[in-house]
Amino acid sequence: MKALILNSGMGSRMGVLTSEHPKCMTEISPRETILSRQLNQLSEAGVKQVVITTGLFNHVLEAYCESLDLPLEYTFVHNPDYRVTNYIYSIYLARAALDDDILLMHGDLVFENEVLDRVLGSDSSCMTVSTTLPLPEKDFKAVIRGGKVMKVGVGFFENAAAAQALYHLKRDDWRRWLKEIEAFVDAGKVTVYAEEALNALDGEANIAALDVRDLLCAEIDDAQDLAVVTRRLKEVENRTVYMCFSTDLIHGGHIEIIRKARRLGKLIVGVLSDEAVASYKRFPLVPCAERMKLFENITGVTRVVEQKTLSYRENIETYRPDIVVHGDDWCAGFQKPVRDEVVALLKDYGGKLVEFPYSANEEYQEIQKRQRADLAMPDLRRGRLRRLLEMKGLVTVMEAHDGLTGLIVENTVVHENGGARQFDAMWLSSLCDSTAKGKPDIELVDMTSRFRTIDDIMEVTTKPIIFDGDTGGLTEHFVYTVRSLERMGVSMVIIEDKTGLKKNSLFGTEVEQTQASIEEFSQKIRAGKKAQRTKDFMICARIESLILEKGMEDALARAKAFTAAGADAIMIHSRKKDPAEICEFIGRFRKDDPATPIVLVPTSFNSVKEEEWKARGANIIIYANQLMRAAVPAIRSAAVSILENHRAEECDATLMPFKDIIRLIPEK
Ligand code: SPV
Ligand code: MG
Repeated sequence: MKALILNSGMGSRMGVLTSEHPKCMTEISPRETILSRQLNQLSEAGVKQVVITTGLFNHVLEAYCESLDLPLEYTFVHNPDYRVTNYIYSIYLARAALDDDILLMHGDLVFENEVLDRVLGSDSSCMTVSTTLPLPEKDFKAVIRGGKVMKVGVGFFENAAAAQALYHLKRDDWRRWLKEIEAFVDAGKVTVYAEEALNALDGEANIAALDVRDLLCAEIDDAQDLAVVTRRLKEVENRTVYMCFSTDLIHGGHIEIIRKARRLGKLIVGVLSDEAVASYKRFPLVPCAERMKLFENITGVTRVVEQKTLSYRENIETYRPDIVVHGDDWCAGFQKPVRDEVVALLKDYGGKLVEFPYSANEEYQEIQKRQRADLAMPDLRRGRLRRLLEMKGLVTVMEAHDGLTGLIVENTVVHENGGARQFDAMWLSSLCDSTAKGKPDIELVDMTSRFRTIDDIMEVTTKPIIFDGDTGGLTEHFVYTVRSLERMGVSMVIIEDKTGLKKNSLFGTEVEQTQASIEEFSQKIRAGKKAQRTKDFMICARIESLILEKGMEDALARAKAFTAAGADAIMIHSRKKDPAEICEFIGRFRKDDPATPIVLVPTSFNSVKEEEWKARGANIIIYANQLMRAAVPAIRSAAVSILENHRAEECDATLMPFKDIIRLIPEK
C-alpha cells in the first residue's frame, strides 16, 4: 500500500495563508498543519511509503516533510506545469511510482482517524462519501448506484452524495483508472479532474461508496473552511473514549487495541477491581493498584480509573465518555447484559459504542495459560486466601475430595445479570476424604494419605485450599503437619478442640466425644503458630462447645482464649437446623472482636443466604460435603438399575454421555 497525496495545486483561494508555502502546510491547530496531520495519521496507521506530487514551493514542502522526522519513505514528484495543468497531470507524472494498492487523497483534506481506519480497512476499493451532509454546491459529489460510485464531479445532483477525494484503490481497480488517466493526458486533456477519467470507466473501477456520515472528513479551500475545520478538529480531539481492562498482564494485543482506541479521542482506561476480576475469571496475580500503574505508563492513555464492578454504569455516569470501546466478543454470551446496559446508558446522551473484532490470538492465549499455571504454585496459592478475605469480606468454599471434584470446584461458574459467581476456595473435608476411601471419619485415614489427596487436587486446580485438620493430633505431631501443609501451598488448617478418639461433629452427643481443655488446645495453637514459616498460612480454631452442648458462654470464652493464643480465625459449629445459636455467637463475638475471621459450616443450618451471613459478620462459608452427598445417590441408583435390569440400557439416560466423559478432562 502506498499513499498518494496531491499537492501541486496553487491554493490561491487561501489568500495570504499560502503566500510562502503550499496550502497543505496551513496550520490547523497550534501543533499541526494539514500535511503533518495526514502524515502522522498515515504513519500511525502503518503506511510506510508516501508519494507526494508538488508544484509551487516544492522545495519548501520537501524540506518540511523531512523535518517531521516520521518513519515514512517519500517519493516527491514535481509537476513543473502546475500553473496550467490539473492534478490529472501530476498523477500521470507520478505513475511509475504507483504500482501498488493506493490510498489517494487531496493535500487539503482533513479527516479524523476513524475515517482513515475505515478507508484502509475496506475490503474493496472505496471512496468516502457522506449521506448526512447536504449536497455541496461547488464541491465533489458522487453518483451512487447499488453502493457503487459511478461518477464523481461537481455537476452531479441526481442520486448523489457529498464526496471527498479520499480513496482506497485496490491495485487492479487503480490500474484501470490510471490507464484511463494516461489516455486522457495523451489526448491532451490535462486541465480536467482525474475523476473525469474515472467517469469514463462508468463504474468499472469498482469503487464502493464508504459512507462516513458525520465523521470529520473535509477539504480546506478558503479561510472560512479553515475556521470550520479547526473548530471541528478541536471537538474531535476533545472526545473522550472509555475502555475497561481486567488483565494483569499487558501483551501486544492490548497495546494494539489501546492504539486503536486512542485514535478515537482522549483515552480513559478503567481497570477492573480485584473483586470483580476474581468473580468473573480468576484471582488477579497483580493487584488493582499495580495494574492501574501499568496502564498509566502506556502511551496514549490519558487517565486511569478503577471500575469497581463488571457493570460500566458508575464510570459511564461519572465520565460520560463520547465513545466506549470493547471487543465484539461481548455481543453474545454472559457479558451481553453488561453490553446491553452500556448501549442503553450511551443512548441516553448520544454516546457511541465502537466494537473492534475480537481475535483469539494463540500466542496470547498461551501466555494466559502459563499465567494461570503460576496461580497453582505453592507460594502464590497459599497467600491468596488472606487476600480474598481482605478483598471480599466473605469467601465461599466448596468441598473437594479428589482431582475430579477439585476440577468441578475450580471451573464451575454461574452467570447472572452480566456478572459471574464461582467458589473462592476448596475444603478438604476429613469426612469426605475418609468416605471416599470407604473409611469412617475418625482420624483413621493417616496424614500421608490425606496429603496425597491434597496433591491430586492441587495438580489440577489453582484455588486456595482449607484443610480439615481434625483435632490436629498430638501437639508434637501438629507442628510437623503445619510445616508440611504450608510447604504444599495450603492456606489454612482448621483444628477442632476435641481430644481422644474424634468422631464427626454431626453425631453431636449421640457418641462419646471429649472436648480439649482451653489450656491444652491453646497450647496446640501456640505451637502451630510458632512452627509456621510464612506470614500467609492461617490456623483456625474450631469450637465444639455448641455441638457438645457446653453452652454459649463456654463457646465465647474459648473463642477469646484461642484468638489470644494466636488463632487466625475462629470456626463455630452447630448441628441445629435453626441458625439462632450461630447468629447469637457471631453477634456476641463481634462485639469484642471486629476483625478475627469467623468460619461457618452451614450443613444443618442451611437456610441462611451468604449475603446475610456476611451482613452478620461471618467471613468464610464452607459447603463441607454437598458434592459427595450429591454423588452417592446417583452412583448407587446406577448400580441398582443395572442389577435390576440385567443390562445398562435403562440407566443410560441418567448418565453423562460417554463422548462427554472422555473429553471431560482436557489434555494439558
Ligand atoms: C468435615 O467436613 O469433615 C467437617 C465438617 O469436619 S463436619 O462434617 O460438619 O464436622
Ligand atoms: Mg472433619
